[in-house]
Amino acid sequence: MFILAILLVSLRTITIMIMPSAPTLMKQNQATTGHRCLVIIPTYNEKENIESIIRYVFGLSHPFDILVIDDGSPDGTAGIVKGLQGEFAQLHLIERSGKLGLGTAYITGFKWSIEQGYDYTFEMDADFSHNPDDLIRLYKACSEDGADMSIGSRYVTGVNVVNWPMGRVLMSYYASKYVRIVTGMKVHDATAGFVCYSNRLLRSMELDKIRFKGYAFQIEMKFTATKMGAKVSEVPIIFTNRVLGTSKMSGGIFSEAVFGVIRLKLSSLTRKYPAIQ
Ligand SMILES: Nc1nc2c(ncn2[C@@H]2O[C@H](COP(=O)(O)OP(=O)(O)O)[C@@H](O)[C@H]2O)c(=O)[nH]1
Ligand SMILES: [Mg+2]
Repeated sequence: MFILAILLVSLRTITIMIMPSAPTLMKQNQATTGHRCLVIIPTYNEKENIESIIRYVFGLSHPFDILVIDDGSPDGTAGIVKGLQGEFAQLHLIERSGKLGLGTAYITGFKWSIEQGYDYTFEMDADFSHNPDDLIRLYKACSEDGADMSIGSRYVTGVNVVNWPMGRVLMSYYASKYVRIVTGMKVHDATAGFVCYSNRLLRSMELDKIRFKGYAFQIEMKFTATKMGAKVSEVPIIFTNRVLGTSKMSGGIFSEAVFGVIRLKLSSLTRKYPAIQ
């Protein structure tokens, strides 16, 4: 009970401390120029969120392109995206035939981004848990501060999660600690799904060897990058529980992560990782 109370208090205070002010964000936005950036948004039944998140991203001061990867959402998410393509030339859509998992959706998106010659590729959820304004901060961590991979991290400075049930906060927080212990990785938020990659890193990764689907996919990407000697930086963000639609998190995805981490560590003992070219 006592530990829970401390966690709750630190959650509130830290959240207030690190929130960047609007003028700071504007300054950051104006300072960024140049590269071709692609934001990949995987979707499964996101009809309540997809249009607003697309409009929000295209309203940012840096010109991000968007690739939605929809897994045949029965709720018609892909149809909404198609309807917006007339308005936004930089909006792209890949439709897959069924719910094939987050990991393979992103791998499909990474390959597409490499083929199209982008400089930076981002992972972002459709449900506004990730504040699209933070795309700029992730981008700057790579383009200006020289990271190969920047992670929007909930756990650099305590716990910056808003409105998640306490059980889920604790599970996610301790899962990240577990991953650090088993893998030896320094990353605080190993399951984070808000990420910027330099395409230089993605091009050097053996993407066909990435095999996990859910949270384990996120861990595997960070672990592989670290093993390749990538410069990984964590940018503190505030993660807010979705307001609209429902979570696709499942028990299967969770157990994949628990056992997957051990498998990852064991296979890394014999695997030779490619260098970043
Ligand atoms: N393409 C695709 N997207 C998915 C799949 N599972 C989840 N997503 C999307 O991945 C993002 C994160 O999923 P979400 O349910 O919010 O997970 P949570 O935040 O961990 O509860 C959302 O944009 C989902 O629509 C999938 O199997 N395929
Ligand atoms: Mg979510």
